[in-house]
Amino acid sequence: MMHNARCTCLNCPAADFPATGHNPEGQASIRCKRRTNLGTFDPKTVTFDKCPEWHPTPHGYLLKKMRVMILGIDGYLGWTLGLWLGNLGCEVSGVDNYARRNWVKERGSHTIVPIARMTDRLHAAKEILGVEINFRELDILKDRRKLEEFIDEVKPEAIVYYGECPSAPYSMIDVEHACYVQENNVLGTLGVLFMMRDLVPQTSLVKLGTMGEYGTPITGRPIFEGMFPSDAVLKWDKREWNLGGEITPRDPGSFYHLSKVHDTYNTYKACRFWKLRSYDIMQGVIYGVHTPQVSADPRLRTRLDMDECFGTVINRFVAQAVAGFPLTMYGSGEQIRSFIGLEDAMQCMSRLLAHPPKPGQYDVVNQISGYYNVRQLAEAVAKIASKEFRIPVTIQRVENPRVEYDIHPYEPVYTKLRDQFGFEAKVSLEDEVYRMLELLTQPHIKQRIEEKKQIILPRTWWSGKKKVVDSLEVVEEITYKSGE
Ligand code: USQ
Repeated sequence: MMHNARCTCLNCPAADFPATGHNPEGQASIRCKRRTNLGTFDPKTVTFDKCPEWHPTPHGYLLKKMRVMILGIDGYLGWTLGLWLGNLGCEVSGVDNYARRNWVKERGSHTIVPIARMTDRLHAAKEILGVEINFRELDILKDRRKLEEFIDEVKPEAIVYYGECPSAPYSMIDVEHACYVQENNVLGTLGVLFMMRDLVPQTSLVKLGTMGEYGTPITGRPIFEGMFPSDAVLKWDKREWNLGGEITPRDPGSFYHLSKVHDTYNTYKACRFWKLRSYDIMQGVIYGVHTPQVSADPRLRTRLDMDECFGTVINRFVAQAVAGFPLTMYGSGEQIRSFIGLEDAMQCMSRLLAHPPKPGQYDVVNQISGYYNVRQLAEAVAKIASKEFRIPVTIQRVENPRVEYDIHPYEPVYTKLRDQFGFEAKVSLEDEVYRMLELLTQPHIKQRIEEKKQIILPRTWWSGKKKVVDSLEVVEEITYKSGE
C-alpha cells in the first residue's frame, strides 16, 4: 500500500474548511475546491486512494497537476526540484533573485558545472522535458508585495522554501555577512508565514532546515527528529517528567545554522497560532550532480560549487581531486556528519509533498541517508578517483578554521521518512562520486575548476582571524598503479 493511501481530505490542500472555527479534527463537513459537485461532506470519508484527484506515482498518490511553488528555484536544489516535480505532472511555479549566483561571484568563484541563464533554462525545460515553469524574479524579503501578488495569483497547494543563504562560512565572515544571512533567512521566512496565513492557509509549507541545527550533542543522546519521542523522560532532583512532543535542544555550529533554528521556532509557532501546516526538513549535507532531468541536457544542469563557502564537503573533495589539489580535510577529519545524495533528496521532497500535514500540524523529518566522518569521505573520493579514473590523489590535513567538535558521539534517528513516507535511499556514496568524476573530468569542466584553484583553501575563521589555513600533514597518498 502506498504511504499516503489512507490520508483523507484533512491532509488535502483542496479541502475547503468553513471559515468559522479552525477545528478541522472535529469538523463535520467540508467542501472540495476541485470537486464542487460533491457539496458538503465529512472530510474523513474520502481517502487519497479513492479520490480521482489523487493519482498514483512512484512516490505515492499525488494531487493531479498539484500547484507547487518553489521559493529559490534558481539554486542547486530549487532548479533540480522544479524539473523533478514538473516531470511528475505538478504545475510548478517559482521565484528567485539570483542571490546564489551573486554570492558565489562575490567570493571570487563560479559554478564549476556551467548553468544556463534562467530564460534559457525555462526554454530548455519546455523543449526537452515538456515542463513549463511559471517563474517570477523577485526577492522574498525585499519584494514582499510582489510575492504576495504571485501567491495570490497562483494559489499554490504547496510551498517549498529553499530561498535561504545556505552557507555556514559565509555567515561567519564578518558582522555584515552574519546580519545579512540572518535577516535574509529569518525575516524572509517570517514574511512568508504571514502571507500563508492571509492568502493560502490550507497550503503545506515544506521548509528546508538542517541537521546542523542539532549540532553534535556531546552527551551522546540520540538526535531525534525534531521533537522528543513519547517515552522520553527528564529526571532531576528525584523527580521525573515526560518530554514527549517537546522540541529537542539545538546546538547549531554557525550564525547560518542559527538562522535555521530561528526559522524552526517561527514555523512551529505559526502552525500553533494559525493552524498552518508544515514539514520542517532537517537535511544532511547534500552532494551529487544527477537526476534524470538535470542530466537530460547541458542547459538543464544544476550548479555545483567548490569554494569554501558554497561548496559542501563531498562536492569540494571531488572537484579538488579533478584539479590535482590535495583534499582539504579540516582538523582531525574525525568529525561526523549526515549526508544525502541529490536524487534521494528529491525523492524525499516528492514523498513529503504527496503526504501533506493536517491543519496545525508541524512535523520534523531528519532527511539523510547515512553518516560518515570526513576522513571516510576523503578516502572514498581518493579511492574512486585513483582506481577508476587514474587520478593520483593526496589527502591533506589542514588547520580547522571552524569551531566544532572533532571527536564526538553521533547517533541520528532517521526512520520517519522510511516508515511513514516510504522513502528508500537509491544513491550510494560510491556511485554518485563516480558519476561526479565522470562529469567533472570533462575538459570544459576541469578547466573551470582549474581556473578557480586559488579559492579552494579556506580563509574564513570562526575566530575572526584572517589568514589562509596552514597544512598539518599529508595523511595518505593514493595513486593508481596499473593492474590494481
Ligand atoms: N570540511 C572539511 N573540508 C572541507 C570542507 C568541509 O573537512 O574542505 C568539513 C567541515 O569541517 C565540516 C564538514 O566537513 O565538519 C561539513 O562541512 P560542509 O561545508 O560540507 O557542510 P556545512 O558547513 O555543515 O553546511 C552544509 C550546507 C548547509 C547545510 C549543512 C547540513 O552548506 O546549507 O545546512 O551542510 S549539516 O551539515 O547537516 O548541517
